[in-house]
Amino acid sequence: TQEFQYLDLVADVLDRGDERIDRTGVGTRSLFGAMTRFDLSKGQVPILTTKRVYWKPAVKEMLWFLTGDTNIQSLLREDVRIWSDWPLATYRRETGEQIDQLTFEQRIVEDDAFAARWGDLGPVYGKQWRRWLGSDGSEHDQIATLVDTLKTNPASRRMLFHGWNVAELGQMALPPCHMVYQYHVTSDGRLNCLLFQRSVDLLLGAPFNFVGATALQLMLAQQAGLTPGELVWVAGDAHLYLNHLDQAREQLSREPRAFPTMRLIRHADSIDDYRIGDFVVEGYDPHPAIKADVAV
Ligand code: UFP
Repeated sequence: TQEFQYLDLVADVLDRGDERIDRTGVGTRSLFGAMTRFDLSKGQVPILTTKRVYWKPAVKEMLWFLTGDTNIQSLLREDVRIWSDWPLATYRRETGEQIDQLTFEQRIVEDDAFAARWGDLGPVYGKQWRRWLGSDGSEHDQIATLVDTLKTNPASRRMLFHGWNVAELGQMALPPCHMVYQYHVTSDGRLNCLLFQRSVDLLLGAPFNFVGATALQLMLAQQAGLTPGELVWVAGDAHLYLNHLDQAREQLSREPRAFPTMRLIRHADSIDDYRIGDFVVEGYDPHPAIKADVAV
């Protein structure tokens, strides 16, 4: 199964990753430069089976990026809590109040003024993808441009969008990890994606990022009248946090199963028109979930 590409990478990082202290203070073992290639053309998608991956939050996150929103309020309303740690840390630091995560999230959901003040992540993914600010004050919708080019000039070698807006990095809660998405259309109408991810938490980040990229590839293919091809994932700093090593070993001890399929059950009118219910995953039979703490 294609899952071995991921498992082999994890094993390699465990085995010969360079160990050092990282930005979070937790410490990592890391290797620089990694690649996996997932063939989506037969319907199977990289939702890992050696542990349960919660694919719906990952798809919801991708849909949230596509809306251009950067406030966690709408994510929390969809019950996606993966981005709460960063605003919560800011809130605790700036107010000195030791609020617990649930209370914080509840206030974000219920109190619009509170959400506006504390729930925004700065100009992260969605902002850059949909409203990259040009020097003349105009906004660039990289996604709309991409969809248009896929339809009108699929042989283009310029079909990509980028999150690394240098001038705005300082205002972001987290600079983009999954940074550049480039697309490629074959002569027989298959849509390939190459995602460059500068930094990846192999245990918690990668499984999620595979799903997000897959969902996006399915949506883009549908919009452009293409079929999904290959998802090529390239990572810069591929690391395991030192408090994830046992979990990584546990996962490696498990036998991978066949990848499930993911498909869209509705033809959406535009790239802005997808909802979580449009995605169906079938044949997913994973090993149990593995708990681990995210490094903030
Ligand atoms: N990270 C991911 N995937 C993501 C995301 C973050 O793996 O989609 F947003 C991880 C990578 C790294 C940390 O461990 O979050 C970001 O830290 P840094 O900016 O120092 O690379």
